[in-house]
Amino acid sequence: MAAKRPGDALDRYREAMDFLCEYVIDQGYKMRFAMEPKPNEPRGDTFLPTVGHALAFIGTLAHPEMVGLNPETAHETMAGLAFYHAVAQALWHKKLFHIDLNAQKIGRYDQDLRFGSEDIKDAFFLVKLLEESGYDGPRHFDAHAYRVENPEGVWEFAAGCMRTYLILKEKARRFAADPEIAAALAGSSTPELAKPTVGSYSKAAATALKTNPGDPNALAARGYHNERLDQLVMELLMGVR
Ligand SMILES: [Mn+2]
Repeated sequence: MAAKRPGDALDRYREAMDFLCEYVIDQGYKMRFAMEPKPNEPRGDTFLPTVGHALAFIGTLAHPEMVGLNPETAHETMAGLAFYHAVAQALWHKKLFHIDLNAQKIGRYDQDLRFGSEDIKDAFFLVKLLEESGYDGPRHFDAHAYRVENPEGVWEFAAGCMRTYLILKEKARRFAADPEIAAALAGSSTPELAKPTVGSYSKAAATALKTNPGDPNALAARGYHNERLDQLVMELLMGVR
């Protein structure tokens, strides 16, 4: 931190990415770049540590359409962030070029554990998101078997990553087909969230909001019953529905 001015470092980073993109264009290659953010290791502090940082950086490049993301479960989780939200925002920006799937405990070193082995609910929503979003890119398992495994154990680890993904994909299908979950979803914030609330700005719309801000007591009394919905998800994952 004493030696490097962060703005200069980001300038050099951008210079490098712009140079590489121009080289690819000049060579006529059909390729794009996917950045993989990571909050620490092999240094205590790194630039572009999370998906959000990288998305903001990409927007400043000369060829932002050529640069996207390769988010990794472990890396966002190391930062204490929700990988699900990071991937969802990358998709929202149309920047999910690849994905590195594994498992991780918050606050630990980069563990790269077998997919789904630490975070079954997060892993479920991630798989559901990928399967329902139309994402057609590769699903990498950037994970490592326990160091004590022999070759057979490594193959069991690899099969476990894929098997867990496919089980969660099937659970996502059941989530969509379950009538009780559908009823809980209908009573939650889901339908409202899918629609605009205030619409585009106009002076008249702002005045209408100020004069009729809504009844907070009615909103508080309504409830969203998200506890019920979440419990149904847990029961689905625990295999009792
Ligand atoms: Mn990775």
